[in-house]
Amino acid sequence: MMRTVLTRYEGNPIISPKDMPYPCEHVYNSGAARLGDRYALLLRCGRLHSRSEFGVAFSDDGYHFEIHPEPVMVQATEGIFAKPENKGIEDPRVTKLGDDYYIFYSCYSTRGFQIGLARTRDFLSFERMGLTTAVDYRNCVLFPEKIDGMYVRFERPNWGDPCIWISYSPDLIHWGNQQLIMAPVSTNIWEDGKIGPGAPPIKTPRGWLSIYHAVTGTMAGCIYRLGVAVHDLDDPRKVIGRAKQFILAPEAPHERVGYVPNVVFTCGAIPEDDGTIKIYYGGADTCMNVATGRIDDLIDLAMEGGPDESV
Ligand code: BMA
Repeated sequence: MMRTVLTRYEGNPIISPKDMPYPCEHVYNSGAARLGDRYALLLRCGRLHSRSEFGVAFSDDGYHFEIHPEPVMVQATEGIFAKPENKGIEDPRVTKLGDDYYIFYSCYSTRGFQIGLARTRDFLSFERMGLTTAVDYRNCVLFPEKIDGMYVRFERPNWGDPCIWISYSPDLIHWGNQQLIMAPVSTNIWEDGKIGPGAPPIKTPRGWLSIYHAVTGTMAGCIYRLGVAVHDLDDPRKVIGRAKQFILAPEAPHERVGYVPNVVFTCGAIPEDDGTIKIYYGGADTCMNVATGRIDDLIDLAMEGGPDESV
């Protein structure tokens, strides 16, 4: 039986193009972080040339956001990032490590997608650190701590089987020992097409909580939904629980109708001290939304699905 583990915020969408202080066609797939007592959303803003840039919005409660008047990170025009970003920058994923916030984002170019790494402390100025993949990679999420002395990430190549892989790095720039760890499940139709990492993994006493996205094709185009899995704390290659059902599907009008219809897509979630989680997600590639749930409910659902056997 389908179980509901997430509740949509009744004020969704929390940010729409009409709320933006500069002209935007869409604002969606934003990274999320706690910045002291505040919340920060690193916004993917589609400007009127339809290329994406990043804006930022801050909030005291995680629901009502004040949008900074100018974009904070735009496509590079010089240096090694210029050509890889000639069609914009997309889908930022934020992870705090020490005092720094690291951002894996898609550098989009006429040659495909590479994953760039940038760093910030205040979400107003950003330092680009390196290009961390060749083409063609789409989603990378960084773990918030090292494991066995190495940085760890989930990644999804944009070629071959659209699966979730893991890789390791001594310095955040050079990544290796790539291994495939999770694949689509053909009998779960909601995730039979593609899967990819969504929000950066969240550490819990029961394992690494991973909210990922999953795609299936229909006669009327693709549907993007969210799924949940739990990875072993010491060895996140082991998927110790994977829910058989999705946790969020396009349902609200602004999730079903927009720039790309029938999409819910996350780049960031924030765990709270009271055991709840806020999952920020784009709706129909047009607006930003938030849903909440209990971390234990998400983990229970994943554990009931049993260890993953897709690989
Ligand atoms: C994916 C990415 C996301 C987007 C989704 C649905 O491939 O491009 O940014 O939300 O497609 O269009």
